[in-house]
Amino acid sequence: MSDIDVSKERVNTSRAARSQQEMPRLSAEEKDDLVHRYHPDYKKEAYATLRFGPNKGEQTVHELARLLEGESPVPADFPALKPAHQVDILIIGGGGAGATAALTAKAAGAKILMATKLRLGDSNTVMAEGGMQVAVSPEDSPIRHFVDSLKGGHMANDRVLLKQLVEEGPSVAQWLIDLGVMFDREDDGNLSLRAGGGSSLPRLLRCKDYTGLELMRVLKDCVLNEEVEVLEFSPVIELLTDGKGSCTGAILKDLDNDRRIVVQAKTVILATGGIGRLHIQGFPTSNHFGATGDGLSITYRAGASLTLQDTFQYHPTGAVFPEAMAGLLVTEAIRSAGAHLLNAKGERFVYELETRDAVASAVIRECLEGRGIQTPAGRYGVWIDMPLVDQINGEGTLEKRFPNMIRQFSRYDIDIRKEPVLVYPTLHYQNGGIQIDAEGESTLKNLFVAGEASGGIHGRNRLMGNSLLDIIVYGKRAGAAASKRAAASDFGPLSLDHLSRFRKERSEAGVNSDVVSPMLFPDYVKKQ
Ligand code: MEZ
Repeated sequence: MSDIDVSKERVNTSRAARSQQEMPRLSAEEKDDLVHRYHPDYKKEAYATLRFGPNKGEQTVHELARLLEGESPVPADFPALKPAHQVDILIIGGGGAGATAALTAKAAGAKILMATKLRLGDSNTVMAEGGMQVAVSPEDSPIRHFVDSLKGGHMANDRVLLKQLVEEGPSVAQWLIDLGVMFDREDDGNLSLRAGGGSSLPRLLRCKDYTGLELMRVLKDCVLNEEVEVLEFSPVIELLTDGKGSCTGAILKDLDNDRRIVVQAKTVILATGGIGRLHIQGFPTSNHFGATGDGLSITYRAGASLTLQDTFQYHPTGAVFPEAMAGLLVTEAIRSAGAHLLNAKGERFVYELETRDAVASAVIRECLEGRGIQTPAGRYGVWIDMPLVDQINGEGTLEKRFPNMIRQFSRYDIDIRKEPVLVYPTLHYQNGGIQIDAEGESTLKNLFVAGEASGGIHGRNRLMGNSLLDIIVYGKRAGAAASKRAAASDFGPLSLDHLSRFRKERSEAGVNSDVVSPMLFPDYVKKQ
């Protein structure tokens, strides 16, 4: 038998004895120590100091710093800015936050245009599996949700943003249900709730293990039914300003014919999502193909501040085998349903529902200290014992609650009902992003931001399920605030003055790299 098979057998044979085993929780000090020692956010050599711009002197990872300090694809001699579209609101991004903002703005009577890099709906929203946290049970409360999220975020969360997030949870969940989202229910018809890591009570609403896909199915249908004008395959490449600190539109790139499209807008909502495809520190990612942080670089160039741009979430359980699945999520909901994590010796090494930063750090520790299992492709991982879920909850549980997970692995002849699989942290989420105020407005006037592109709500570590909530709460807030602003505004002049300032600062800071941002697609695509 190979080493992998021997180790796997240990997991299979110890299952029954382990099933009732309690795992001690980490004390606050132990957790702090673990995270500081092993979490990628604390790896000093992975970080650079930003040399100019709104966050000059602050740190972020090299991969992001390169893009923030990168050149614009728009040349200094760009021809006169003649708008092809004039709208109240330009919404950039076709995921859950953008779609929610579009529906809200449309309902408020605004004339809107949505621009998406890929197709409407191609986004991290559809990749979200495990659920959406909302305090709806009689024992629960938004205050409790607030405290859990603040603790999970290492107390670095923006309190105002977090308060709004948890307080508006129940009403946005009802809004989604009214639109047609089919959250799982118990036999008595009540919403079914599950626990997530770092939460003191079960508060995850979910649609089996494809919650985000179900949300996007409904939101996309609504956007189409409302006849929102959508320009697909038209990513943003630059913002436009009036030269005096207000955003007045954007330049898009038509991927079909490489033409530039100038849009004049009274307000802009950026919902461009995350950064997983930057593969920070070489990590694989759970993110969709277009998650290249485009919103961050164009916003930084236009002079808006970022916040917590030095912290990222590495989801503890990304698949590492088979190689074709590397980085794909094994939802936290599986651990919530009882699955154990085990090292090469078949030992549990962490309470599986600690916050994600702690669990990810523990997995990395096991692998660094020689207790990981090597895959044929040379990656390292630990076991996640999914058959235990059926043993604890009854046969058929995996099939009923995790059909997506079963299908994903079955494509490679792996039956998760019968055998454990190997996992390792995968780059999942940017905890920080563009700084926003309570209405979702950035520090650049008339530029609103919603969803993963924004920062502050989740502090230094987001809790499971707070992202699907965030995109809806802040999609709505941005949609409402941008509509109100647009109704009271005229179109502003279109200029690229901010680019001249940016280029001057860049040159004075001695930056002369040939990196062009936004990146739009992962660099391995360009090489093909
Ligand atoms: O919020 C998330 O990131 C989430 C629900 C992920 C998961 O493990 O399913």
